[in-house]
Amino acid sequence: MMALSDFVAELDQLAAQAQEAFDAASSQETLEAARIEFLGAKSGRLKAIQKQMGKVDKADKPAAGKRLNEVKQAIEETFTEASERLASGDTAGSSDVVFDTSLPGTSLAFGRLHPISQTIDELMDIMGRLGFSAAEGPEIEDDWHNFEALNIPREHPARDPLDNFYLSTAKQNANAPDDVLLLRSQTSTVQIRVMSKTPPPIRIISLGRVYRPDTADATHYPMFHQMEGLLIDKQVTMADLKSVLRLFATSYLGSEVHIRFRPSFFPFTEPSVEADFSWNDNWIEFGGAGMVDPNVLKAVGYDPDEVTGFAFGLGVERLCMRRHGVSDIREFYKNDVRFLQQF
Ligand code: FA5
Repeated sequence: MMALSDFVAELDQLAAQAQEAFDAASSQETLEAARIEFLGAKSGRLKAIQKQMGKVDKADKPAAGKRLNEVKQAIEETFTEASERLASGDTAGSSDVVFDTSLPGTSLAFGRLHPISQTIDELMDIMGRLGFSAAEGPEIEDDWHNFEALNIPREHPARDPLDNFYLSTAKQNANAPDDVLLLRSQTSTVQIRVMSKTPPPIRIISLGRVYRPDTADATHYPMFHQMEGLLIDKQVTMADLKSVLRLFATSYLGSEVHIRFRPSFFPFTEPSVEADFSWNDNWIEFGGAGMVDPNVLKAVGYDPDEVTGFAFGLGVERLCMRRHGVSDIREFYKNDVRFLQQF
């Protein structure tokens, strides 16, 4: 026995398949082959279904027969349409892409750069205009570039495994610090890489990712970006540092922004400062800075009596947040398109 619903479902499926095959035909030959497959008098697929009508309950037979005729007629009509289409010279077939100019227009949303990438481009542009060229360094660093050459000796707390992502922790206290690898915790590593290779004068910025095991909150993320600046020449002073940072701050955040330095400490600068920018009467810390420590200049083979320099490292996310009024750094890394589309 066959239920009427199963019989009808088979018919409907056949009709859909026939339509697809006829529409896709791109020549009279392929259309004829499809016709024989579906409508062939002896062994066509419609005929095969028709033969199953004997299994349908007697009471359902009139309904089944009616449906069979309807489907047969529909398939024949689709065939005639396809045949006419081919006769008129349209051999495209629906399997090829047909552009229907009468359809209403829809707009495609283009992809865009992530706000942090946009910020990096803009910061590079501003600093480029101030004469700084871009330099890059690896995100996986060794002991020498992340610590030793930056005047951070072996027992210094800045090396604490709780403050760094070591890639070879087993070795980090071993007697071979050369083997230590870690995700760089600051872009100051690039200062060392550039100075080791290039004689003074130097005027570079480096923008890239840094990693710290900080708990994520509104202003901290374990991966973030810094913009490192380094200028080495004869007779560079703190006044030059302040001028460059002021020019940068007003270019990026607007002419009403002021800048102030607070005394601070970094092993690789002396004196060291925290750089704050004012914003609607609020002072906000954007990064650290200072005059490059003579020990760092010596470590890269420079003569501290001949050259001096300044360096700074600013948080890129914090700058972008301030500029666009973003109150939580975590928004940048949620990958929520509704947030990202606003930039
Ligand atoms: C440094 O990293 C120094 N290398 C800066 C420096 C460079 C000083 C050159 C002297 C000379 P600090 O740890 O303060 O400094 O980080 C600099 C900035 O990075 C902070 O002011 C803040 O804006 C940003 N920052 C620090 N930690 C995070 C974090 N977890 N998430 C987002 N931004 C952070």
